[in-house]
Amino acid sequence: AKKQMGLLVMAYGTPYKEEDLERYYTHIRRGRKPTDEMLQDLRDRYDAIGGISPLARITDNQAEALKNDLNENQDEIEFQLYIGLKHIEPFVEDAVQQMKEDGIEETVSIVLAPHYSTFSVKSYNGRAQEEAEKHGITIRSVESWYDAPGFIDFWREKILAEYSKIAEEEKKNTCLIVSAHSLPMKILEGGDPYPDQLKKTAEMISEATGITQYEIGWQSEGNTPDPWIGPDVQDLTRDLYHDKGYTSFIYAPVGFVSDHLEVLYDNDYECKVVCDEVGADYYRPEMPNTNDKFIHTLAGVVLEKAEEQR
Ligand code: FEC
Repeated sequence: AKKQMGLLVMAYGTPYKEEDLERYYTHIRRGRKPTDEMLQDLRDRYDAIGGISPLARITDNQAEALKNDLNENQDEIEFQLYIGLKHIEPFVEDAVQQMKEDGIEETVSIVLAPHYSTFSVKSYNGRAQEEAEKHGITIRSVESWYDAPGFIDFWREKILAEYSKIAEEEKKNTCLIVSAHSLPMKILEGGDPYPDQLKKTAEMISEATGITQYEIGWQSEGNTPDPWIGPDVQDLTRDLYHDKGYTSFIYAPVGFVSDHLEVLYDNDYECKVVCDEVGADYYRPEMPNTNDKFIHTLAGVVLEKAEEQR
């Protein structure tokens, strides 16, 4: 008989409907209610991408596709899927409790974000682990997968698809901006690997695509008084235009894996506004979503974890 194992897929979460916005935002802010103005600002951003985010549906589809890929491509383990979200139900803890009810004893977890940071992946894994300990469940957690060859190859293909739309004589004026979600500068004090992992991702993508004119940018920084890691992608665009004369920009938000607010608004609207302002052309490759190569890459990473210490 196949061995039964849990597959805990963790992701950020998004409001399911307008009424969820305030509690979702409050959860992100660790219990502090946003002001009316902040809430309105967020509502306006969701409105600009069509009211709510497609993220909930995409996360479900990614998780389902990952489970199917895993179960179809090997016959030793039968994976049972659990989705655990960071900021809305089903919360990470809800997913682990469900495993307990289903009699799952062993689980592999993966976060749908490629780079490790104390603020993101560590916090997801810590919450899962803490709940699992209460129920005697063993979880082996994937910590990062930004350097999985299939992930880099996904971006190679999608970036080159954009690059090929650019006229030959314009290519020397083209810059690739490789970005991830910014985090407060204070994470750097503890030697967080996050910025280094983004840098390596950019190097691997440059190597794979042959595009040597690239820069690292940070995006979507939060509305808090702390200093955040920069340069912000919008400022970077302006500076690159003025200092280096680039007139075409390809944005690769590689810290994310789905079409969601931070890409559909922060890149497709905000960065596009800056491009329009300086008269540059805007390009943004397709996101991974449920791309087969991408999902199969994640499956490989999960299987490797599942087979550790067995
Ligand atoms: O609904 C959607 O389509 C978008 C969902 C969404 C994703 C996402 C990814 C990351 N965040 C990360 C860190 C922070 C930090 C703060 C913060 C704030 C927000 C707000 C919204 C939001 N985030 Fe998010 N993030 C998404 C949505 N995020 C909405 C609140 C309004 C705003 O500031 O824009 C600041 C918290 C604070 O105020 O103290 C920090 C990181 C990621 C990428 C890794 C991951 O996916 O887990 C890191 C998707």
